[in-house]
Amino acid sequence: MKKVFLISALAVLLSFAFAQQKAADVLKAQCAKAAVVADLWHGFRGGAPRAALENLAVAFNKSHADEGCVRPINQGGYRDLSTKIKAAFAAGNLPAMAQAFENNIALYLQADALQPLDGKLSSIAELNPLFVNAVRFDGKLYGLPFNKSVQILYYNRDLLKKYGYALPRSLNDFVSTAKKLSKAAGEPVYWFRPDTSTFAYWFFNMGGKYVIDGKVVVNSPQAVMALTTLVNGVKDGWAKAITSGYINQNFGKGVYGFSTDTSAGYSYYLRAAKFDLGIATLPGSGGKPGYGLVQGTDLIVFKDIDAAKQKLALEFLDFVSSAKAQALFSAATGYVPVNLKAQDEPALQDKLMDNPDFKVVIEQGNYAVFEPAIPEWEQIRFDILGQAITAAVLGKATPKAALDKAQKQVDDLLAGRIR
Ligand code: FGO
Repeated sequence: MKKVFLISALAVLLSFAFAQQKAADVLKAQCAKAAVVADLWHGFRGGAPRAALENLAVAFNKSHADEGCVRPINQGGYRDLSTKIKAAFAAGNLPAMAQAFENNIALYLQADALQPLDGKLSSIAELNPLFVNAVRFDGKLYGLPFNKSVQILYYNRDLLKKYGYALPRSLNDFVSTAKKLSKAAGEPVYWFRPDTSTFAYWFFNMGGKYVIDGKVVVNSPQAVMALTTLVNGVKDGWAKAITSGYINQNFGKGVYGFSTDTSAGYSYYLRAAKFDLGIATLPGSGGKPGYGLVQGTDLIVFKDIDAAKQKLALEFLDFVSSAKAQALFSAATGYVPVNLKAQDEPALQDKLMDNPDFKVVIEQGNYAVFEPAIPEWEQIRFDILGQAITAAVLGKATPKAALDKAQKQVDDLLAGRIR
């Protein structure tokens, strides 16, 4: 039995790898003979997101063969991507398009590097305004929401069933259920990465705000409370910090109960879980779901590219934001469909029929929050706030001390005293 399973799992993996190798080969062939090649730099290292993007590019190129081709080029992870884009500003070798977080857009706008997109995209009226508003800067549109995720609650259905616990629906419930389950299981069942993303879930749902009276604040009482919850969770034995790799990559290394993680992880979680994996909207308050952090990126078009590439890039943006493309992309990955009409498409209808849980991704999209879209935010979220969160969770500083130090660094950075 085990052997049969292994062989079939291997076959699936191989066919998956083979299919993707094929997509990469097809793209190579398509672009080799194309008159115009518009490069798209992205931060999908692999898995379903990369496969889905490459498949969209293949389909686009087929229908635009007389014009040219779009060539997706992986640049590592998201942070590698923005690092490479900053280097390309200096070197003068920017691609036609790239993925960007909203704060990246703010940064690239300081270099006046982006093409405004107002009036150039035909599907924009069909897109979720929550995402579209996030890519408007001074009233102008500088990005196309493409792969936008939202945090959701992942959970181990078998474990809840085994000990007879219901799905927690409020923050307090979440903590008390995690405590009881951890006690029953003999180890911490709420798994989290000690980073700014996990922190955001607790912070926003405790009423935290990062911008107060125009000032960036990372050490508010709500921030201290959110970090203290995680730190105490570890101390009290109901929360486990995953310090290496994604949570899904750590399955098998203990008893997993819950995590609050990006919906874009869904394909990875499903593939890795050897238990009945459930997803749900986040525990919140007042009978409503909690807010989930929006992550994932937008597509941007750089300014200094020739007219033919520009035209192709804009057509590509239209193509990937269509209801049909978004339905396919969302169903394959767990990203929130940014086109509001995507839900009526067969690809998403079939997905929802196959896996009714998937509606969670769409529903959670109505309870979504963004981090600040300021040019310095990437640096703040990783090198300052992220460091503070890790330090406190690992017991190297108290939450208050870690966040006070982070606040000073934020103040220094924003005042230009440090870089
Ligand atoms: C990731 C990062 C930012 C910013 C948030 C920012 C930069 C966070 C978080 C840091 O597209 P999302 O939702 O999910 C990613 C997707 C494609 O890789 O799949 C997720 N994934 C991948 C492999 C796997 O085994 N499991 C899995 O879940 C992956 O997270 O983006 C969420 C994670 C992080 O990259 O560590 O967005 N993030 N804001 N990154 N550079 N800048 O402002």
